[in-house]
Amino acid sequence: MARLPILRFPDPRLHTVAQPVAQVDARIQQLAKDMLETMYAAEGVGLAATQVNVHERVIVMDTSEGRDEPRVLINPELTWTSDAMTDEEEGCLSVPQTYDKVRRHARVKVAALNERGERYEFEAEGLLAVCVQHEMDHLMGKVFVEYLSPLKRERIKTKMLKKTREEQAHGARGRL
Ligand code: K2U
Ligand code: ZN
Repeated sequence: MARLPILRFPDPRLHTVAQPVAQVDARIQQLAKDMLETMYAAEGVGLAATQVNVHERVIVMDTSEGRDEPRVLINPELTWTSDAMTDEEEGCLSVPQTYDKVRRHARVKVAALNERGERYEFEAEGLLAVCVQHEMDHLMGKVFVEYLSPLKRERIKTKMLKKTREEQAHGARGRL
């Protein structure tokens, strides 16, 4: 198992469109395990492969209270979306300490392959519905700040670049 580095907005690699997984093999199974370890360590409820600079259609999630119900979605598809919409506050592991409301479908149906390559489907509402739509946006190269106003997005970009520069400077000082 390994924790993977998470790309930080506005890293351009976050805007890469992920490719379908050709074969659910040992490499993909290890990636899913490493993504789950990375997600739990970062206290997230979801993580897309794009965020760890792997541009294949893999998502992991765990929205359970006990943080003990991991889900692996390979080549996920939304097979149905409700007309009803919700506006929920979202965050993102690639945009730390940043939260804002995003309009999403209130309920969705999802089809995907699991870590054994078996196809399964589920219906989601609430946090799980928001999370799966947020993660599928990542696989399309879209970050949630793109739903916000240009002014908000620019302020967030400036904040993230400053935070990254400070962390790099701190890291450099630590190695002197
Ligand atoms: O993709 C990610 O960056 C992980 C997000 C997924 C997410 C975003 C919005 C709403 C639900 C899930 C992180 O889990 S952000 C941290 C978080 C944790 C609990 C609830 C909401 C957000
Ligand atoms: Zn995110």
